[in-house]
Amino acid sequence: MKKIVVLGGGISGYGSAILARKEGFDVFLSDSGRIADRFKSRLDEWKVPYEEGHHTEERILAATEVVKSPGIPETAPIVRRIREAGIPIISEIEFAGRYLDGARTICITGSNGKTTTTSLIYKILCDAGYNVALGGNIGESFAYSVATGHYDWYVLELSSFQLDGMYRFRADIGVLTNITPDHLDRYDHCFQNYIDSKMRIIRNQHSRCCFIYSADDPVIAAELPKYDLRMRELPFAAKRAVASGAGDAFLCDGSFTATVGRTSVEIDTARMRISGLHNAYNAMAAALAALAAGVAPEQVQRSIYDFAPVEHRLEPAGEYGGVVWINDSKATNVDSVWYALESMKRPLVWIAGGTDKGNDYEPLKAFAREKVHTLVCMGVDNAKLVREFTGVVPEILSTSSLDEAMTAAKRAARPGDAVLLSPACASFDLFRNYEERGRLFKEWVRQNA
Ligand code: UMA
Ligand code: ADP
Repeated sequence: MKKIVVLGGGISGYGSAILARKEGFDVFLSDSGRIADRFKSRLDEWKVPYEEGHHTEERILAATEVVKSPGIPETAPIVRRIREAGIPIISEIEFAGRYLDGARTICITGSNGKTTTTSLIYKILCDAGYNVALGGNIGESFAYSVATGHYDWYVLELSSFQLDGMYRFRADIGVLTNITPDHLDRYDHCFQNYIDSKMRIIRNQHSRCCFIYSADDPVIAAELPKYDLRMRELPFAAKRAVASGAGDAFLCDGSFTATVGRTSVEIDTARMRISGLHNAYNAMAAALAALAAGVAPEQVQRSIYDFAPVEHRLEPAGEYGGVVWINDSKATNVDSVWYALESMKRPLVWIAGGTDKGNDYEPLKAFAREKVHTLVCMGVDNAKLVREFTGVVPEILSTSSLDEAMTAAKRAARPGDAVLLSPACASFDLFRNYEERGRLFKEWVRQNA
């Protein structure tokens, strides 16, 4: 019998192990750290043997195939050993994709906008009454949904890590929002390696599949000629009109028309609850995906207008004394902050900082000069931010805790202003993760603003 070893006992791993058990394999899960109690009880329920606190090489190297959790890097000693032994390593997506039983997939990747676009597509399909599951790099794992439910459609957010271990899996509808540098520590600090990983979204696509992508993105534009594109191309753009025989979307004067085959939907972005050019891009991608999945244009329009910002993504956190507070804690890279600043109409107090990932702040300076009167740096080490924005922003305040930063922001904000938390940095110096940073921001606003 085929022996499946699942490496990692987090969200991805326990879902894969349960699916492997359901499919009748001899399965073993190994985690070098601690497995959460809620996952352990599910593994017990499904009678999956597991170990935690170490990887027993002997048991792992007895595998016919290894399903690796996306957070485990290639450089992990156990991964090296498995490679040396010539045992195939696949991702959870590859594994779960084998048991779809005719269900179709809409897969969304990109450096920014994945969660927003994925959530929007999922909402449109749910509102239209489709039997659909949400998964991948968001919510419950794909493998767990495949093991425990029966769906006609899967809407999957895919990270580059998940795409890396994918070989035969095919996205029936693939969406690529954009490509800008991120996660380079996992790609030998080589941007092209990361680009190659993102482009795996089109792997195995055939003529009945759809590929939805930003035609404005220079990195994607440079990549496309390298591939033999057999699928239906559905580009979207705001900078210049694009035309594709299969369909496209183009934003002009605040409205866009998305067309797939003979169906079209028109969207006035001023009527959307998510704002900014980036969200117009996300909505174009989502509209094309939903039309390609056969949703009626009126339904697509209704759901797009009804869609509220996802938590921590330019999320309104309240208005007090004429000052609007906005939580964009998920903006952990320069590109996402660029779009946040782009979308702001009020004078700004901007809260930024945290663990810098080697950021180049140059692209932000024009908007900062035009819109930001006070920059509040919130981090253990603010030296780089202070240096970069001196002479760009009139007032720069250095703080080293959320409370200190918020008090300074409140003092600096005048009626008519917005206070924007859009850090451009990871959160690990002062917070457990970006969610905790965003939640504490909102709590402070509710209690003190
Ligand atoms: N581990 C080992 N051996 C090692 C190293 C780690 O066993 O050598 C164990 C750890 O002890 C831990 C487990 O592996 O228990 C964690 O695996 P994981 O980091 O892959 O985490 P999961 O909980 O399985 O979640 C993963 C994704 N996490 C990452 O890619 C880091 C989740 O994306 C995803 O939702 C989930 O699988 C389901 O598919 C989260 C994420 O942060 C949201 N993604 C990154 C991002 O969005 O930037 C890519
Ligand atoms: P991801 O899942 O790819 O991280 P999210 O939808 O969670 O994307 O958004 C992450 C951050 O990027 C948020 O700050 C959000 O405002 C910003 N953002 C969302 N969509 C885009 C886009 N299309 N281009 C650039 N930034 C975006």
